[in-house]
Amino acid sequence: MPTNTVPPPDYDLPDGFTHVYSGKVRDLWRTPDGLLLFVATDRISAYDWILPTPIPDKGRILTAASLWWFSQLADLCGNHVVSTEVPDAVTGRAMVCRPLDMVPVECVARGYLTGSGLTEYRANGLVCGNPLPAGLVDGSELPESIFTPATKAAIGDHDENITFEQAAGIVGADQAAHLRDLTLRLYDRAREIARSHGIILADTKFEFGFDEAGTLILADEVLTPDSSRYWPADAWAPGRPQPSFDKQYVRDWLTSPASGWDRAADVPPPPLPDDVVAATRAKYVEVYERLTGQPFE
Ligand code: Q0Q
Repeated sequence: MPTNTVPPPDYDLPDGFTHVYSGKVRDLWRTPDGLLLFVATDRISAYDWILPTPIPDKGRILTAASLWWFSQLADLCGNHVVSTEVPDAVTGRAMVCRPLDMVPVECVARGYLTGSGLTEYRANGLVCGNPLPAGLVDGSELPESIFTPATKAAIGDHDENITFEQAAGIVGADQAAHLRDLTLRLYDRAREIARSHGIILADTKFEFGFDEAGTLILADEVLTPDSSRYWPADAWAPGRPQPSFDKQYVRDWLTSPASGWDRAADVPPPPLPDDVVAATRAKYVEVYERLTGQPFE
């Protein structure tokens, strides 16, 4: 039995809801009337592991964040959300969504160099075919936002970065250009909003789909800490890994002697201590409240 398999949903839904798919931290259901129910769980992942300890309210906070971002971006792009009237078992952490013809390309925008982009840059000076200046380091701000598409990986695998031309080979040249332009406009809008609140939106992954009219609209979650890298701007220091706004407490504890975990041993991480759980929940609340200016209730 693989030790990092996705657990089944830990809640029950009324008759007529059928489970479609579960990712590391979210579930997808078909509703009785043929729509989709997108559920955000309280699960948290780190170092490619689903941690055994949930973060209370993470699902509710990230769903509220997605809904807020969908509203901030509505003038640029429609979205798949139909309603937030959802079963009691998932109240506040689920969205009823339109089924879309999903685009089989992950639309990633980057304003900063880190992660797989940094790895590619160090190897050949490019990221997904985008030429970048010499001398950039981990956390460097890029001269302009870049489109770095990826192919969708199966659970547990990493998405594979591809070039714009490869994306065009999958979805067609015109659609690839549309996806690139829309992805960058959405990201640039979001990064400006985040930066005005002292938060760096280093990169993000959008999922798009076509509705019945053939219109390209936003799907999935949007601009959450699970689909994006958020960094506190006042701690930004290019030349080293940047602290994650939301996961740094978890990462620091897991890699400290206190956890007793050996990341290289390919064994599951231990449960998180209460103080790390509480501090992590507080960071999710903080990023939501700073971005939206609204209290999380
Ligand atoms: C769809 N997903 C993501 C996922 C695991 C969600 C299929 N509106 C839609 C959506 C959405 N959102 C999807 N398909 C058709 N129409 C989204 C990857 C994965 C749990 C939840 N998979």
